[in-house]
Amino acid sequence: MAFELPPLPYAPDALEPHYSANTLSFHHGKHHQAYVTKLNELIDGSEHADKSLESIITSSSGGLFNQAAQVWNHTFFWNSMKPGGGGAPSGALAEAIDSTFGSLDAFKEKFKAAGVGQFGSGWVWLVKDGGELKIVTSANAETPLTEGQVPVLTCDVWEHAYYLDYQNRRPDFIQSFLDNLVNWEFAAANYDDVSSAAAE
Ligand code: MN3
Repeated sequence: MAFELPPLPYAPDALEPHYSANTLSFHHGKHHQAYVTKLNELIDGSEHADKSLESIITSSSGGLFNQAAQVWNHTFFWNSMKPGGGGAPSGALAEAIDSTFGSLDAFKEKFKAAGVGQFGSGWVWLVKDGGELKIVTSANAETPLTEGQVPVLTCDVWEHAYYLDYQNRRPDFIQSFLDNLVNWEFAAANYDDVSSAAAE
């Protein structure tokens, strides 16, 4: 069964001025779409044709893994942002961030430094690894899904994610992501899912 490009969870201009409609239309309509198209070409008629996206990601390598993981990573990234985002998390996630990193500001500094320090293309993530919150980075299409970690939040640090709006200023993009775009409700829902699963 062919995969489809998931629609954006907001209008293409809804993240302006922090993330332009121009960037979003290329990033979602061209880059994300291309990963979906290539994934479908690769699985057509293969043993992977009827698998879920997550199943393909955890059972493939090479080109197929790259396309499948990039489809998943981008959908997760769109949901990691929202119009009027930023601010502070609440509830259990807020407590975990404070206890793990010391404060929200300290978390933001570490997340930003990790994203800036990712050489070349990749992603910076907040994940739950066992009982622990961690900031991790991944290169190219790599994803915490294959590491047994549960993604809570991500920021795409491929150049295509920010170049039209921020040119080479990756630190400014990540800062704006944290201050103006991050969807803490989405992150908290991911964190709470994991917490309840771990408690079962
Ligand atoms: Mn991207």
